[in-house]
Amino acid sequence: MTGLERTFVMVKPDGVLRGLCGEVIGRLERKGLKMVAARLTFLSEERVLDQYREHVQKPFFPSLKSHIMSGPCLLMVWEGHNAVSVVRRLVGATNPSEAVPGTIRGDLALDTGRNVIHASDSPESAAREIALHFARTDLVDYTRIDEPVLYEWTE
Ligand code: IDP
Ligand code: MG
Repeated sequence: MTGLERTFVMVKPDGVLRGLCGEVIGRLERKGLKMVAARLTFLSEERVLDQYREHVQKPFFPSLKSHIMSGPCLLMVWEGHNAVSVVRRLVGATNPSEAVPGTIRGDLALDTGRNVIHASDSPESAAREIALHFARTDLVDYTRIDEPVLYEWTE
């Protein structure tokens, strides 16, 4: 299948503590994306530095790091056609007060520092972030039963 991609998605501690994991998973599932890995865990400082390496020097990084380490994160890998850009559009703008209604952040959050969810911003970031959090053997191979009706070219 052309354009088949995998992306890394993380429900941040604010999302987990607010009980929004099911809401996030439900939205991605209903879109037609396939969950291929998931793990609920606390992230180590080393892992947070690696995950957010492009932001380490930014002024907000200390508060970002302390929030991400303050509670459990739901780490996931999702697969589908154009999955990276599709998930970014479902997630919405970084600042939830500017995020469009209908998006996860637009519907569920108010504050940039508590914006519920992370998603990879490019195929390159996705490959790096998936490898950072998951072993190859963590990625589960199966077929969604609705795949034949999700994509035109499977008919
Ligand atoms: P993204 O999550 O939409 O990709 P990034 O710019 O990559 O946004 O920033 C990573 C995370 O850092 C954001 O999701 C948010 O939690 C936090 N963040 C970004 N900019 C700010 C800011 O100006 N103040 C506080 N937190 C910020
Ligand atoms: Mg980002």
